[in-house]
Amino acid sequence: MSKILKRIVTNSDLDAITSCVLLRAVEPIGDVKFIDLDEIRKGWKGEETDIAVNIPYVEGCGLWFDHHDSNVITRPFAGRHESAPSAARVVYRFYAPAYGPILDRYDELLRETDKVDSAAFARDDILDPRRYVLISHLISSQPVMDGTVEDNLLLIRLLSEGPAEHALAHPTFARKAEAFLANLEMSKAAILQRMMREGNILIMDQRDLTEQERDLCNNKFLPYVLFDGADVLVRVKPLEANRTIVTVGFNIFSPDQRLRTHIGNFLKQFGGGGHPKAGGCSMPPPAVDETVRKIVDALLIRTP
Ligand SMILES: [Mn+2]
Repeated sequence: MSKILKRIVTNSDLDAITSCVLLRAVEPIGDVKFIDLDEIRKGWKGEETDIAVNIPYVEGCGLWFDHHDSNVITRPFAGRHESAPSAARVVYRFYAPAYGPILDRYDELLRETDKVDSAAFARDDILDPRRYVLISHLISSQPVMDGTVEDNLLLIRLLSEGPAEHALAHPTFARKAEAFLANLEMSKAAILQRMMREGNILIMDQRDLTEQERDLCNNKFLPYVLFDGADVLVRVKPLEANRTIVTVGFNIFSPDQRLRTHIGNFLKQFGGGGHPKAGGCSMPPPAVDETVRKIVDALLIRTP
């Protein structure tokens, strides 16, 4: 009897890789296609043997697994979509009734993927990422463009075989980890040097930075663990000659009651928007200083 091989269609992050590990354990998987959101938006069509994971529903695919609220569809489909910390968790729940014992050996990988994909980090995960958190940083989001599709396939194999240490011991990932951690140390130094602070507000003004400094200062969570007691991070990023972006984010480690206002709604007065805890707006360069002043005044908590 010949088995018809299935193809996984997914994006490229730890959630996608872990979903592949689980699916490979329970389905006859041949190929993996790493797809760009843009390609899906342009109407890319799947086939009956395709399993789409961690991406919006793909027309024509045989199975679909996802956990993003924004991707909910009302028409019937095979597979599963539900609220979950990761798409891999959705895959697990779908197959566990029939394949529980086979999938349970990936319990740690799955729990760590939940943590990474829902950004449920501890401070040490930010300051000194190790094991699965470290691995999550070594996956390119653009593997086709970066020529790292083979690395992704290798990582799927390594994480199928053993724990994080097994993958990190492979020369390909040992090298990537070393480079990432060296860069992280440079990021810490650059952020400590360039950050401005007013009470509980951090301001990262990237207008006068070199491109290399900007990259180093772009780290999403480091500022919150490097600056004790900071609740809010305001970033000023030049976009084009006549447009500057100002983003505002609430510290993932701060207690909610330290948030003075709904950030997305507050930013509407500047033509921006966003979520309760994060948002952004853009403006011509001359308007930046006054806007940042208003943002700081609205979110500042003066400590006695
Ligand atoms: Mn995901």
